[in-house]
Amino acid sequence: MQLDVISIFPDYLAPLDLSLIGKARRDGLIDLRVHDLRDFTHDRHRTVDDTPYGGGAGMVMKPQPWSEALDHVAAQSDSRPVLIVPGPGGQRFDQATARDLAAQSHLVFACGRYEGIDERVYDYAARDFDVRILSLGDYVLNGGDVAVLAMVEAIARLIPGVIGNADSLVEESHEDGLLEYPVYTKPADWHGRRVPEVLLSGDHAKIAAWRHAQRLTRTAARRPDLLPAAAAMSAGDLEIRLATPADVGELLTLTHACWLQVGINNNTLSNPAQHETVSSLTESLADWQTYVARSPEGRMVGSVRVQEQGDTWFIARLMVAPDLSGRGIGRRLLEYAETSAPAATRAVALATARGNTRNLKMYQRAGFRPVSAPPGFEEDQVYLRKSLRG
Ligand code: JD8
Repeated sequence: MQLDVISIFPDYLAPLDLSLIGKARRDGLIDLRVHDLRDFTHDRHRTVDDTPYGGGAGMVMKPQPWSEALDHVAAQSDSRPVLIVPGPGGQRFDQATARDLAAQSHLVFACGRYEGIDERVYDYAARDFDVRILSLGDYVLNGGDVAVLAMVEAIARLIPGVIGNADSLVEESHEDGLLEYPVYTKPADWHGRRVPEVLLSGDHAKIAAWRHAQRLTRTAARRPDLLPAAAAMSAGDLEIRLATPADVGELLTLTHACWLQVGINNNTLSNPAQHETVSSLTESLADWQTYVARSPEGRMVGSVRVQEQGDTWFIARLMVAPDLSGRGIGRRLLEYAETSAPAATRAVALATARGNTRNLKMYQRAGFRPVSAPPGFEEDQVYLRKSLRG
């Protein structure tokens, strides 16, 4: 990813030479360039500001230096960059914004100062840039530089390879609407304070459930505003159990509902899931360990099935009721499918449609990596594997 930052205080961005972002720059994962706006002035005083038309306190940033700086950056781009101009009146920058911007190829950040930038610059920039005015939060800063520092870090750390262990991205606050769970490290006893026993138990399923409950409790206590989306149908309250023939009717309905979208996305009616019947699904319960997830109200909201294939635990038919996507249910079912693997399993694997970027991202975030598919997999499928033995 290419990033350009334009500021009258380039040293404000010096912290981006440090830590993981600094390393990612040295490793070529991100190409970050900082430009001094004054380099785009032509007078002896390198003037970038002037008095506001209509009077009033403070100074306004002149349009000419900005237009020259933006032209310079646009000229070095092989795509239509996104121009981010931080401002207290902008749309709120949050984790979803960071994820969206992390998928872009070229980002440009314009750090304003004084009372702001001459308004005509925004219209001028719209010729070559997708202009986005974003705010870090409802408080007033003296300029955009601090906001850019925070935004660049939040975005760059989502670029694959910047954060060494992608797993750690999964259960972070704001990633799925819930705050993170409490963390502990050695010693188990410290100042008469002991680490919660469940974390010392080695029981992964129990630890995952405890951590999820902690996330719900903390979110309810500290950020109830985040709860509606998450709690209304939180993955934590789901009851996941093995499917029985009595579940097949609902499972067929859910399967057809979920694979309708897959059929539309991939313009295909040849996916076996689209042709399941009550009898074929009932028979499949013998070959596949099939799990169904029900809400506290008893509604079947998701399912996944697993099968031992050699030393690999193969996960398939991961599905979430279309109206309940984006609440972490898919990730919870994936987690459940992974932790249900027999002890001797060397790896878990799954396949998904090449065009399903949303699922691909979720699997990548969960530590799965695309590998060459064993025989029998369609061309339009990506085969992903995750080693369980380090
Ligand atoms: C850019 C100039 C200062 C703002 C007069 C104080 C973001 N969450 C945020 N709060 N403040 C900013 C921000 C402030 C900026 C600039 C961003 C450029 N200022 C101005 C208007 C009132 N002074 C921000 N993101």
